[in-house]
Order: sequence, then C-alpha cells, then structure tokens
Amino acid sequence: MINNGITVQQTAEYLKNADNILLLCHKNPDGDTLGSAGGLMYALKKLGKVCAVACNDEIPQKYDFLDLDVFSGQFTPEYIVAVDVADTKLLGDKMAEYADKVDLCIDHHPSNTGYATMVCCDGKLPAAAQLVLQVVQAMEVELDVNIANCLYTGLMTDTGCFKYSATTAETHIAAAQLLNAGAAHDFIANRFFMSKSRKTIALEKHALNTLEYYFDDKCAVIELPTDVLTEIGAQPGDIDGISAMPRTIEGVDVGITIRQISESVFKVSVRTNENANANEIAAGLGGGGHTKAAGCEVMGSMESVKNAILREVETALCR
Ligand SMILES: [Mn+2]
Repeated sequence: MINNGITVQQTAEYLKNADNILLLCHKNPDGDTLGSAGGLMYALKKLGKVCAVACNDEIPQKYDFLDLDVFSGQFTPEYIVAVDVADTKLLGDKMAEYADKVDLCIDHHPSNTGYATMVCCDGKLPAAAQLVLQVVQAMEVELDVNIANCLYTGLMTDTGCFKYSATTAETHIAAAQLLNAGAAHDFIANRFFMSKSRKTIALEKHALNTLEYYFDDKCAVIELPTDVLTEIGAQPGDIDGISAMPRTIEGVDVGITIRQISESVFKVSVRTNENANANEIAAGLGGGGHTKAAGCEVMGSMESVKNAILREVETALCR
C-alpha cells in the first residue's frame, strides 16, 4: 500500500535539514502519539530547531509531565510531520487543514494509508516510540531525561507494560536505553497502569453493567453512551484503557467497546486475541489499526452500530 516509504536513516537526514517543524498527533491522543511527538520535539530542539506539537484535542492532564510545547501559532510551520497517525481522518477536524500537507509520517500501523509525501513506517513495531527512538539515534542526538520520559511513555502504553505480543527483545533493548537515559519508569508505570481516576472506576462500573456476550461467548460488548459520560464528567483521559476490558474475559476472542461521541457518531474499539484480526473487523466499517487493536467511527444509533460491528465480528470468527 505504501510506495513512498523511506528508511530511518533517510528520515533522520530529512529532519536534520528541516526547521520550523510542526509535529502532528492523532485525535483522542494516547501515550504513544504524544510520547513519540514529544521525544521527537525534544530531540529536534537539541539540534536547534524550532518545533512544536499539535493535536486536535486538548492534551489530557495525565500527560502534563511530558511538558510538551503545544503549537499556538508561535511560528509558521514549514515542515509537517505526523507521528503514530495511520490515516488523515485521525488528525481530526481542527487539524484537517494539514491533511494534504503532511511531508513526513513516522508510524507503526500496518494500515497506514501512505498519505504523507514520505512515510517511515514499520508495521511490526509495537509502538511508534520505538521507531522514533531509532530516528533520534540516527540523527545522533544524545538521549536525555526529557526524550527518555516521552519515548518510554509511548513504549510502555502501546505495549500494555511490555505485555502485548508485538513486544520483542528489541523493544526491551529500546526501553533499557531509555532507562539508562533517566526515564522515570516507576512514575510512568504508576501513572498509566497502577492507578485509576475515580471517574475511570465509575465508567468501568457502568461499562460492566452493559456487558453482553455473543457468538458462543466469544465476543463481549460494552457500551458507553454520552449521557453516562456526561453524568460521570469523564474526560478523554479517563476513558483510555476501558476498551481493553472486554477482551480480558476468559474465553473471549473479540472485545468490543462502543462509545458514543455525539448524537449519531460512535467510536468502536476492537480488541482481539490470536483467533481474530481486529484490523480486518474495523476495516469492514471503514476503520483500521493493528491485528489485535483497531477502531472505527460509525454513524447511526447504539443499536445499529452494535449490529453492524457484530456482523463484522461474526464474519471474522467464521474465518
Ligand atoms: Mn501507537
């Protein structure tokens, strides 16, 4: 699909010759897109570049410690670089003006559409942060605690604490290099994996009440309608991680989380094990992602969206 791929070395050379760089994250930002953008931001600043990070959504508070320099028009962007963004749709409405202007994309999604002029993508890596680390090293920037904290956050969150199957020995070597550079691994682990906001707990409580099983209990579905999200006062940062819940149930091959975004727009998160392909399921409704974690946005009602995704799940389970 991607015929404009470039190597890590070419990416490093390109960035070394660039300046006034705008780093774009995907909407509903997670630790990998923010950590990858942040790691690159600190590395480019060390090379004397002017750069900043931009995102469709406000950056959730729990990422405050990354201390990202958020773009607010402080310079005129000359180079647009997207990190961890598989498709221009994922940039979000507020970033749509850049959709056809992305010069470089650094990503790890096999579903990357190749929208950027140049794409440095390794679909086998568990996190974009692992690829960004390679780029930073190829630029010959010495790692420091800021770069390390950002990239470690990306690595740790996208690998689910180094548990997911895409984690390799190289991932651990990358993590070790970041620890050597001062990454606050225990602080980051505590913030993202060992503590939850009360709002998250309230959401989980609600979500478990909506739990339903389909297809001989091989598929579990949870729902998060907007009235519940509003009642709880949930911020995007409180919702992360909920989509991992249904797949953790013993015997479940496909976990589905349907979150209402607005009156008729729903975000469907798909999580699978080795018995089904999340990317294929999400692709059936115009989305995409990875083999075990993917998502799509669907118009309709909670019922119609659920029926549509269940048809895709059924097809996948029959394969
Ligand atoms: Mn990622």
